[in-house]
Amino acid sequence: MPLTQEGIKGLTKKAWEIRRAIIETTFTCGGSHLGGSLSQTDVLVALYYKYLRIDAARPQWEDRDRFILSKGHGGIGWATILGDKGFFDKALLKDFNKTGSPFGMHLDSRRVKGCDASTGSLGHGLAIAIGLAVGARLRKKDYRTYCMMGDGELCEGTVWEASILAGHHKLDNLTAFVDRNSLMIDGPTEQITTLEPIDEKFKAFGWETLVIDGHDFAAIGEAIEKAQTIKGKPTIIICKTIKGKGVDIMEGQAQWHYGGLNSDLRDQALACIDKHYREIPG
Ligand SMILES: Cc1ncc(C[n+]2csc(CCOP(=O)(O)OP(=O)(O)O)c2C)c(N)n1
Repeated sequence: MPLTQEGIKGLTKKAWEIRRAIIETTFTCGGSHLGGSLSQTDVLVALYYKYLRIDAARPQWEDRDRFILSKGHGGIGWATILGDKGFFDKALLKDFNKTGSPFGMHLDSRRVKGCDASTGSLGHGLAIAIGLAVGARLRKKDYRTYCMMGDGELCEGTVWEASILAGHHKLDNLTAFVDRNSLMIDGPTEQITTLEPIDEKFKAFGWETLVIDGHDFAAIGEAIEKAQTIKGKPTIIICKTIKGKGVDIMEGQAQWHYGGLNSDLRDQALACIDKHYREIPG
């Protein structure tokens, strides 16, 4: 069912909360991959609060939709959402990435409920997602598999091997996303290794491709729903995003790929987020 104005309002409010929580946890744990955690947030919020068929009380439910965060360094943002959904007590996040905590910077599927695959070494999530999608087909299950990759991650050759396989198997139960924030760890993607035209490359490997504004809930919802109707091929949704989205002192700056926050910076970042959301009409 398409997102209503009310639905979009609800997701916007949730994204506000999640972005604030990412900042708070980054302050307590000493540092995190802030830029990419903030850029991926709106797509993850749309998936977890509207589209994924999941049940936090049954994390291993066989018929659940699968989600793989292939850009595993965004784990702080993903854990924030999993905790908020009730997969675990979110108070545990106060020890995020500390010794003895179940949470490392990259989530571990053996220790974090709701995490279907341990990621962090870039370039492997899509292949895992393909395995899950093939598994659904073989076992005649109707769950969908979703996978989120970074754009810098597309430099990994394994992404392209996997994408050929997904096209070959016509995996229409698979939806992948690229968090196209145009920055990788050390600068603009196109200066480091040319990636464009990303959509034409996936198209050539047998994918349906959609290019959207990855911060526009209406567009995100429309694309996810369209992908559910595409037959005979997997879909990739290239989400144009802004690294550090919501914190204007970090937006579009490669140096905020990873960073720590002292209390002044935390307060500044929270104030930026509040200002950003208060300025959204409605
Ligand atoms: C195989 C591998 N090589 C290097 C790294 C180190 N690394 C962590 S994040 C990152 C940059 C990824 O860029 P991108 O996918 O664009 O992430 P985003 O901007 O969305 O955070 C790199 C190189 C890694 N995690 N895995």
